[in-house]
This record gives sequence, C-alpha cells and structure tokens, in this order.
Amino acid sequence: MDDNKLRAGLMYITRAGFQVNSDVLPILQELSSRENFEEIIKNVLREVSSLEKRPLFLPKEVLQKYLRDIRRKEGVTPKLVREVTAKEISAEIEVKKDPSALIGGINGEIGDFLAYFRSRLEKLRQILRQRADLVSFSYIKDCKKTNASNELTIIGIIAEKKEVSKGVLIKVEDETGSVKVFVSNSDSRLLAKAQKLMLDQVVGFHIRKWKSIFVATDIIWPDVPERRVEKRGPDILAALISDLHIGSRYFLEKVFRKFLRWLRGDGIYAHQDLARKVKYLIIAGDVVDGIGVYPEQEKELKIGDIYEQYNIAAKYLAEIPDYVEIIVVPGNHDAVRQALPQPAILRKYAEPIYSLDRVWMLGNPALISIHGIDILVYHGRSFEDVIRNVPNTSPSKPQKIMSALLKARHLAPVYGGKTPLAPERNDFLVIEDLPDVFHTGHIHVNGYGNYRGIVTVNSGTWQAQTEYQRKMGIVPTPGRLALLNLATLRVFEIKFLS
Ligand code: D5M
Ligand code: ZN
Ligand code: FE
Repeated sequence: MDDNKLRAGLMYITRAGFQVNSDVLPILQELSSRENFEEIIKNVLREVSSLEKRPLFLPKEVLQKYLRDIRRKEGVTPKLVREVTAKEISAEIEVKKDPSALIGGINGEIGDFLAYFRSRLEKLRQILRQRADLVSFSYIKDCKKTNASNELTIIGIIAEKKEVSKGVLIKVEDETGSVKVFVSNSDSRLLAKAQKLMLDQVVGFHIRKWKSIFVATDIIWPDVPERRVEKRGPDILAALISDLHIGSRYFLEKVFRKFLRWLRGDGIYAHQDLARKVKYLIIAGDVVDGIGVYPEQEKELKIGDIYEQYNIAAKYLAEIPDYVEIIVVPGNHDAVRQALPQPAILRKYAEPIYSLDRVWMLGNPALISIHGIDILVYHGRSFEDVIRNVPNTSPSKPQKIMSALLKARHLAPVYGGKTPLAPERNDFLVIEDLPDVFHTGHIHVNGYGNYRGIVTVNSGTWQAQTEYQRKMGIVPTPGRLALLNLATLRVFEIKFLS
C-alpha cells in the first residue's frame, strides 16, 4: 500500500465523477502498491465510463477483475480453486540422460568387455561405499593373503553361483582376482539372500576365513536409501504406455483408437474430465511389432513393411491433442540395434514420427525430468533374466522385478542371458541417479508398486495375447492405461478394454 499514490488515485476517481464505497477501498489499497497503479486506474475508469449505464459508485467487480489478472500475471495462485488443464500449462521437459549420442565405437573385442565390467564395478562400488560398513574394503588379491580369522569386506561381481551340498558357493571377482565364498545352509536368512543374487551383479560381502575357505557373514546390495519424495509438480497427468506392437495381427486397433478418442475428448467415456489433464504421453518401447524380430514373425504381421508400421504409428500419434508432449523410447521390436543401451529409434525408419513436433525420440534407457519429477524410462528386456535368476519373481508381478533391479542398482545385471548388452566403455545401465518414478514395459502386464519411495509403473500393452505368449503361459493385460499425477505421484488406471 502506498498512501500518497492511493490518495492521488482516489482524487483522480472522484474527479472523473465516481464515488468510492468503503468496500472497494481494500482493493484500491492493494492495487496502489503496484508500480503501474496510475495506469490501472485509468484503464478501470475507461472501462467503467464505457458501460451502457454509467454507475454512480465505482463497481467492485471491475476492480476485482483487474486485481485477479495482476495476481495471475505475478504468479500468485488465485484463492478460487480451479482445475488446471494440460492445455493451459506449458511443458517442462529436461532430458537428463540419453545414451543415443554417447554409444558405439566398440567392436566386441576382449578389451571392450574388460573395460565394460570395470566401469560397472567402479560405479557400483562407489554406490556401495556410501554405506558405513563398506567404506573400507579389501581387494580380493589382498584378502586371499590373509591368515587371520577377522572379518573382511570385499566388493565384487557375482561370477558363478552354485548350489552345493551344505549351501551355496559363490565366485566373486574384482579387478585383482577372484575368490570363492561359501554361504552355509545353517543361516537361513543369509541363504535366502544368496539365492536372490543375480549373475554379474555387484554386491558387497563380509567374509571370514575358516580353515582354507571363505565363509560369508553378510551380503549387501547397493540398494536404494529409504526416502520420501517431497517434490510436487502441477496437478496434471502423464499417461504411461508401452508395447503397442503396431503392425502385428494382434494389435488391438479398436481399443487403442478408443484411448485416442478419450484423450481428444470426443465421445462419451468414463473419466472424461481426466483426459484434459493429460500433458505428457510416455511410450516405453515396442511402438511397432517390427520385422524379423523372431522366427516366422511374418505370419503374425498385418503390416509386413517396417516403414509402413511407423507411418501408421505416426498417424495415430498425430491424433493426439497438440498440447501433449510425447516421449518415445525404443523396445526390442523397434528399428534400432537390439543391444542395450539402445539409441533412439532410427530416423531412417521412423521419419513420419520424427517430423511431428512435440515428439521426443530418446534412447533406452532414458532419464527425463518433467516439472522437476525425474522419470527413468526403460523398456524392460532384462525382466526375463531377472525371472530366471531370482526366486519368486514372475511376469504376473512386474513391480517385484522392478524392485529387484532398483535394489541391484542396475537395469540389466545378467550378461550373456536373454538380454543382449553392448560392452560400452561406460556402463549406462547402472542406476546412478535415483528417479522419483521408474517406468517400464515389455512384459505386457500392468503392475504398480513403490520401492523405498520410488514409484514403479509397468505399463501393459495394446496387443492381444500372441500364440507364443499363450504357449509360454504369459497372460497379458491389454488396454489398461496408467496415469501418473505429477502433484501427488499417485498412479491409477483407466481400462479401455472392457
Ligand atoms: O515381449 C512380450 C512378452 O513375451 C514378454 O512377456 C516377454 C515374452 N517374450 C517374447 N519373446 C520371448 C522369448 N523369445 N522368450 C521368452 N519370452 C518372450 P515382446 O518384447 O513384446 O515380444
Ligand atoms: Zn512388447
Ligand atoms: Fe518388448
């Protein structure tokens, strides 16, 4: 409030022939603190003078409107609670990590493999050493020299895991050598831990020398510190999808169209009010079914041309309202190298998608931040290897698989399994920066969870059960859309396949 300015303003108003009622005084007081108060008053008077019936008193409504506009411009939230729609909010996307431009230049020589595992070991050792009991550790070569029976700590890669008569025998490696560590049956808690170890993952061991062998006293995963996410974005939604498989005979075109119509707001659908809040669409791979991905795939294709598959995909994406930002990461069916990390889908094949503006073509995995919420997007190819390695994991509970990966702080620990890994000099698949949300696909089953404060979302599919999946006993959950609220980080779903 500025008394002199306010007095001058009041004089101006009365000279223009309007009276000032006491109820507008507080509004004028607040407006008087603004630099352009004089200009505001002039505009108010101009508006009021042009009214058909000239009022005697300066109308409160007009002043309120000016104040509201000014507050909005200044970024002050109006007291009135009003729903924010995606259209009126501007996009805020930051790509924090994208392997696309950083990979390649390796040719699979032995040196590459050594450099790759060295990078994996070093990165995970950094993470493990943040724990008080792992700060100091011994290199394997040194611990083998010891004769003492005191406890030692090692950090290494799981090179072998064998069930033996009285427990599990684990071969652990670091850059200085390897050692066999025995986990005894007699400690059921430790045995359960040992059974959950995946090949090639990096963990810490507390060990003790007993006669000529080393016995584990504890196994420590890099893991995620328990935390509560305090970050809050705006009250808008990100739609998380994956595994469209456009081009496949099993692609559920009608169901997918229904989702697009819902998003556009034409037609009468349940939860139509939510469609207007969707600002982002994140696609975690397998946009198209591709060609030559598995033997005799052509029999299951409706569109046998990869260019045409992406052309159709682009047509669908073009139907999405123009205020929605679309983020696309490749999967194992997309037109780019299979080995992880994958660069973005190649422009050569997906030109029609590239030419849509508002589409972000990123590599797999990618770390993005939308309105400050960090989302790790990864297709999920390695889930099959986790299922083989970790007891009690299955395709029907993808959130458990996601937790296992977060706990290992690696997206694809197993080397030489189902997941092809490129031995890059730098292991991009180590989960170095913890996201707020972890979004995956691949397994074609929706699953939601929370691992130590990280929201985990496996978005299902838009493809019906294939012959192969039927034989394998995989029961997909098609047509279920996962929606993430950026203000609450809550996930809920809308079913488009009834
Ligand atoms: O994978 C879709 C689903 O099918 C997923 O649950 C994995 C499973 N799948 C697909 N191909 C194979 C093979 N060759 N072995 C085992 N499981 C498989 P998608 O990537 O969409 O084909
Ligand atoms: Zn898929
Ligand atoms: Fe897949």
